[in-house]
Amino acid sequence: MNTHKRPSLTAILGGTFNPPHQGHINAALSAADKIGIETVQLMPCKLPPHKQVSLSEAHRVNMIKLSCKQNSRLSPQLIELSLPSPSYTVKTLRALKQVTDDTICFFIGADSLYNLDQWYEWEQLLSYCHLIVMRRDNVDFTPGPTIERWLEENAISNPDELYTTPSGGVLLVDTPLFNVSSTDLRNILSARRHSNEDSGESSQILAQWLPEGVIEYIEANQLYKS
Ligand code: DND
Repeated sequence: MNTHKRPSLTAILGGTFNPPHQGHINAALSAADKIGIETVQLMPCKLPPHKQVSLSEAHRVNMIKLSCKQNSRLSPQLIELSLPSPSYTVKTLRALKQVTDDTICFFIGADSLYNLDQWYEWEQLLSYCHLIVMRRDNVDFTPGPTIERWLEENAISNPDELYTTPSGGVLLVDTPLFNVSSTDLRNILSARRHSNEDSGESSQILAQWLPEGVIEYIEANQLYKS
């Protein structure tokens, strides 16, 4: 009898999620499909190491919970809330490895890949996970020379390798382009409040990109006013 068990893969998309949107969700689910994973955990950071965030952790977490409620393939991963700030991913991955034997596939967008050498102890990341990189633009992945060299050593092309090695690979996945960012959406929300009128176009964009519960939450809590 073959007792060899295929390892379980856990997919995690870390983010500031200010706010979470369908670009995050659709890209992550598309990448998950391509590597044979059903569910994706959305992991809001407590305090991001790389940017100022105007919105409280509590609001960002509530929006993540609402996004997950509306899609059975998503669940919240709240470990960073219990870890010290700022939320360095390498430290989070170490903490996760204390509580799971699963192989971790950490999802990032291509823009995060391009800045990866600025991350805390970035060269240790692959000791704990595989990185799954999602498309952010219409051109080929074009990182700078440091990341390019690192990719030459670590990129994998066959998703099966995610199941045969516990960590160490970087898979560039050809996900569809979802042309939206949290910054765009914050700008639209803020402009809408300033002009005090509800242009049909901005409502349409918000409805297209924000999960329904998230729009309601933003309205109810008067977020992104300034
Ligand atoms: P962001 O602030 O970029 O999150 O943070 C992403 C993750 O990187 C978080 O877990 C951070 O803690 C971690 N990080 C960042 C910097 C330094 C360090 C760690 C460190 O350890 O030193 P966003 O909410 O803006 O976006 C979440 C993810 O989704 C990003 O990887 C982004 O590239 C991606 N994304 C999209 N992917 C495809 N299509 C779209 C996307 N919009 C955002 N439209």
